[in-house]
Formats: sequence, structure tokens, C-alpha cells
Amino acid sequence: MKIFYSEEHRKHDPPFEVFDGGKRVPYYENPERMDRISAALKKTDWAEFTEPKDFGLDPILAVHDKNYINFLASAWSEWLASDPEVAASPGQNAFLPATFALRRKPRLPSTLLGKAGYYIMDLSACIVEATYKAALASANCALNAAEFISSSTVNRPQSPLAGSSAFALCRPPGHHAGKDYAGGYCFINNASVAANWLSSKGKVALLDIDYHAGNGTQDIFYERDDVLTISIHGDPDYEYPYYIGFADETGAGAGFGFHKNFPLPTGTTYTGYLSALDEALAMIKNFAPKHLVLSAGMDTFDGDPLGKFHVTQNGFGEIGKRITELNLPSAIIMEGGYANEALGDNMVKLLGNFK
Ligand code: SP5
Ligand code: ZN
Repeated sequence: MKIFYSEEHRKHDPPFEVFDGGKRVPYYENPERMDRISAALKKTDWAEFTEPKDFGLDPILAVHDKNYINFLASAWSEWLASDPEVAASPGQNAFLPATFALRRKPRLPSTLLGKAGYYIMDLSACIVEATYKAALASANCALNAAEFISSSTVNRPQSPLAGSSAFALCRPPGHHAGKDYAGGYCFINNASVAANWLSSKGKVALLDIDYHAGNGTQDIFYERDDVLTISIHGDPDYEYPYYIGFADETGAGAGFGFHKNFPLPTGTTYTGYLSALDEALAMIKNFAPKHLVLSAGMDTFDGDPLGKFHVTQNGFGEIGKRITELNLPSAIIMEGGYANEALGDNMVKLLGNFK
């Protein structure tokens, strides 16, 4: 399997994040995650690591607001220039807003801190010097995977088109980022950029199996009927991102009926999970897409520090197997997953089913 991976993520390594009532904790979405996955993949005989080529900004701007992307590009250097304390110890700092936009149509502020509250939805999307470059490289991994699966007869003449797949080992992840906002460790919505790119070639299904609701993806495709979006996750009634991801959110306008959320209770086990998954897969079959994009978060794992589900390592094997039974060319996009010791093996279990 083609694995698209870039080292650009490594210096995106914020020293902390703020969560759960204001606790300052080490950044869970850390570079070690990629090392664990790479190491496990390199032990298999089927992982073929490839450096992604650069698609430029156009496919990113087809999903994201230009002013938002400009904000991501310059936030760190503007902050550094504005605050001598930060300039004195940049490595101990991460840029976050301290004020958030009101829940009415806000106007875009002209100042850096005002923009931060407008464009960032929480305190886990920390910006450091390397963030923007890492986010671009991550999106390029997803685009390379999309391109690969859409042209696999050319790239892989020996194998049949149906069932061919590629893995974008993306970091930072993407599914919490919307058209014009960052959140939940996400800045550019890699899976959405890939799905939108693929949508010019035919219908796309985007299945999100990260433990957290894929709010950014939901927002981006909410009014579209050419990309079916489905997310299986911890019920936002108790879990991040709290305000979106409910069962009654099913799309709007032309997109009505083309979004589906499966909010599941705390303590969801493999069995409970699989019944939601089967329902999701039946919807995808019925939609008959040309390509599948899988937002593959592994934080549903039993031992994940941010999750409350109990999917086991073998569970990921079964989940992967059922997804491959769709027999669709699949771009698998890395999202969350924070049980670092198990993350590599979990990912190998999931991926091992795909051709
Ligand atoms: C991509 C992704 O998985 N993003 C997740 C962002 C979650 N940020 C909020 C974390 C809240 C943590 N609550 C954990 C309780 C641990 N005792
Ligand atoms: Zn997650």
C-alpha cells in the first residue's frame, strides 16, 4: 500500500494545550504519534512510503476561506513580532485566542488576537512557527492519496481498480477544521480537501470513524449532495466538540439527507460500534459513490486517553475488513488517536485489510 508521509509535521510540536476546565496539559497530538505508526508500518511487508508532491494552494482554497488560510500563514510571525516575551522564548509558547466570537454573525476583526478568536474554535488548535507548513504538507498527503486512488490503473497496472487504496499519514489531523476555522488540533481539513478534489471525478462517500464528531467535514459538505458525509462518534451531548454532531443534523438544501451522524454513548464496545458501522456502510452502498475517503481516527480505542469507547486492536481489524467489503477505491486519511504505544499496531490492523 502507498503511504504518503512528510517529515514537515515534526516541528509542529506545541508545548501545551488547554482543556477540560482550563487545565494546561502536554499537547496530545504530538510527533511521536507518527513515529509509532511509521515504525509499525515499516515492520510489515506491504507499506511503501512515498514523499507527497505539492498540489499548491488551489485544491485547499476550493474548501477553505482565503482569509482564514492567510491568517494561518501569518499568525505565528505576527504574534512573535508583537510580543517581546514570546520572542525571548518562542519554544515555550503557542498561539491561542483568549476571546471567542459571539454566536451571531461576527465581523472579522482587524487585530491578530481578534482574528484568533474568530478563526479558532477552542484551545487545542495551538499555532507555533511550523504549524502552517505542517498543515500544508498534511493536506498534500491527503491529495496524493486521492490522486493515487483515482488513477490506480495507471499507477498499479497489475491490480484491479476496485479495492485499491492509499494511506495519507497526515499530521496535523483535519476533520475538526471547517471552511474558516481551526479546532481540535486541526487547521486544514485534509479529508475534505481530498474528497472535494475527488468529487470532480464522481460521487464521494466520506466516512469518519474518529472518536470525535467530524464537525468541520459536516459543515463543509452540509449543503452538497455529491459528497455523502457520515460520522460515527461520542455523543456531543457529553463529548467534544459538544455543539455539533447530533443525530438530527442530516444536511440542508441540496444536501438534505446527505449527512448522517451516529452519536454513541460512553462505554460503547466493539459490538455496539459495529452495528452503527454496518448501518453507515449500507448507506454508502446505497449511495453508490465512485470513491471512498475514510477519516481514520483511532481514538475509539479502549485505552485512548481522550476517548470513552472500548474498541480493541482486533476490533480495528474487523472494522477495516467491513469497510473494504464496499470494494471502493479508498483514500484513508489519518485523524486522531492518542494511545501512542498502541497506535501503530492499531493502524496496521485497520489498514491490513485494504489492497
Ligand atoms: C483530531 C482529534 O481527535 N481531535 C480531538 C480534539 C479534542 N480536544 C478536546 C480534548 C478534551 C479532553 N477530555 C479528555 C478527558 C481526559 N480525562
Ligand atoms: Zn478524535
